[in-house]
Amino acid sequence: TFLINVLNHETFHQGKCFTTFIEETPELFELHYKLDRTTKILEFLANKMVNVNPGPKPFLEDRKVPVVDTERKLYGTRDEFLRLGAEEFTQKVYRSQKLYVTDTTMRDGQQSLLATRMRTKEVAGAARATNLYLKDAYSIEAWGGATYDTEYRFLKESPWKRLDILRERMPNVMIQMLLRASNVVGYSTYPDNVIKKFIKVSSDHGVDIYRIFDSMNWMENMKLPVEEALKTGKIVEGAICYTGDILNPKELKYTIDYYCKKARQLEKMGCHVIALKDMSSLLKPYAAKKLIEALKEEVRVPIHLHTHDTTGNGIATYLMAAEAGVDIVDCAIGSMSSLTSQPSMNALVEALRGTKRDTGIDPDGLLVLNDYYEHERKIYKPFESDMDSPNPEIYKYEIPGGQYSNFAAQVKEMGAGNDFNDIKRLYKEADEVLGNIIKVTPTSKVVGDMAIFMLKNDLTKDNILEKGKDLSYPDSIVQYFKGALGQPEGGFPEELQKIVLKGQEPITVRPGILLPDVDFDAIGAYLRENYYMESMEQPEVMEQKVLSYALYPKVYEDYCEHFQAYNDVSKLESHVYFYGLRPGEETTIQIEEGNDTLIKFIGKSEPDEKGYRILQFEVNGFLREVKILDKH
Ligand code: 3PY
Ligand code: ZN
Repeated sequence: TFLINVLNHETFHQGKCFTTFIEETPELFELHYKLDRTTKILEFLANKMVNVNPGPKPFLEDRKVPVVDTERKLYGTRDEFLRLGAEEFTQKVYRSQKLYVTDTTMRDGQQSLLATRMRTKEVAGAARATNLYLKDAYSIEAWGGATYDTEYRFLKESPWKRLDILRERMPNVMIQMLLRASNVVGYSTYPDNVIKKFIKVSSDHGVDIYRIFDSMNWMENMKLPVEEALKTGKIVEGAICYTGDILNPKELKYTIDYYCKKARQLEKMGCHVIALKDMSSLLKPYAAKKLIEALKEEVRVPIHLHTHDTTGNGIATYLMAAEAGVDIVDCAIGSMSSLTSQPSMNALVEALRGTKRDTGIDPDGLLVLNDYYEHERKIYKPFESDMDSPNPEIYKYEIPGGQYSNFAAQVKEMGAGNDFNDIKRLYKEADEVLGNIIKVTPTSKVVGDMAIFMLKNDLTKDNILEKGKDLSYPDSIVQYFKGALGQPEGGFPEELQKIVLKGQEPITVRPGILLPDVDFDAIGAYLRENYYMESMEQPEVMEQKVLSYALYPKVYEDYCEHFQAYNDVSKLESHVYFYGLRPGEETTIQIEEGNDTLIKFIGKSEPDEKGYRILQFEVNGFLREVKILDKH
């Protein structure tokens, strides 16, 4: 088509085609650029349909985005926050009778249920309706946690772009993010200047609430991120991870006093809200009542409760917590709730309707969101775990929901002779030998890695000191014992620490102190040289790219390479992105801003003698062919 445009060009017809022709005719260059981008998208689709997902595509429809009147003036919780400021706003929540709710669907809901695979298309589709129907909710948890990494790694899209889109479409509700303290949105400790820059830039792009947790509830690791988040003027939630069972008389470490002490320390640090983070669904209803009552006595800021419904006790836990005066709870929209996700918001809103803790949320609005997500969830079926009823083993093994399904897959991969029941039992033993620690990202991975290591090496909690003496341990376990993640409550088990470290000295200071600052200018220069894009000329885009590289160098470079090869695949509808097109199926994509391109898949040839197939598409009615190696 490029050539045809040249041939049809007036200058060419006049016989004046000389070497400077293209330079003097920039519109052809533009056309070439556009064609090039279309080719890249077609090549992405061809590869997806031949090499990634060659099977028959399930029948899936385009999104049915709820229609919302965007002209309508709204006054939501964010407007109230912008009027009052963080301190006064959260104190208003503290004094309020109604139970505030947070919608986690866009972050923890999809992270726990769909392996964090939900694309920006889907969350953006829900955004305007969320802004309207949840305008009186406390917040929308929509960013951070595992979403940052997975957007680049698996979805090949930018989390920063997602944040900008959500901010634009949800002006009246607060966007909340989950920050893993000094692990930011990653799995290890980052230098202080990375933490500071990340908080500043994410705040500039619209995060209103920071929920900050440390995987060992180690206050030393919390200070810097809490201070930095406070500087932004946004709302800061200091989170305490819950583990064990306060009702168990044998529980000596994670007691009510333990949680109260942590809450006091976080309040003193200046946190506007204390979050109680029950990531493994261990907080039983009557334990919740007792603990919330104690925390309400202890601090004068709102308590925000987070649980998962993995055990099936989620709503009961929230109702008991509501009775005890909890201020805010985390829920997911009905069709994205329960099991490893949060309890259903639709269920909770109805349960409290007409009571003194009424949430004030319109149940009909929730139904609109419920229908939207129900429809979209179908696309993500392959990413769901096979847990289809509440899990009765959680209390026994304390394995967080997300990790549970990963384990099942890992054990399967390890082949015959390995039993899932062994690994569950060993998870418990691994936790014991590591010192009975909190299991949340990234410490849950340390315990998981230890369990697998014990299985492979035939170790138990009784023989590890003897039989495991001369073994070399996986890096995550070495790093843990070195103190690279921080200090666990009650210290490290010293004998095993010596065995694992083999003469290396552990640290006891905050690990971030020992890390040199990252050189952002050097990263910027490197990215410019290797992955130049026009958008790098905008300083606010450049700082995002530099941060992404600083956090995840390999994942981010892979993303850049994917972008160079296939262009912006986030523009494809999700069912097309994941499964390609059926013969005869059409899809519309905005390769150019404001300009629809219609792509229709015609069919594919059999592989030639070298294994290449030809795929035929129609692009805006013109035939295009893509040749691709069938790797099967
Ligand atoms: C995360 O860190 O992503 C979590 O959701 C921890 O519970
Ligand atoms: Zn969670």
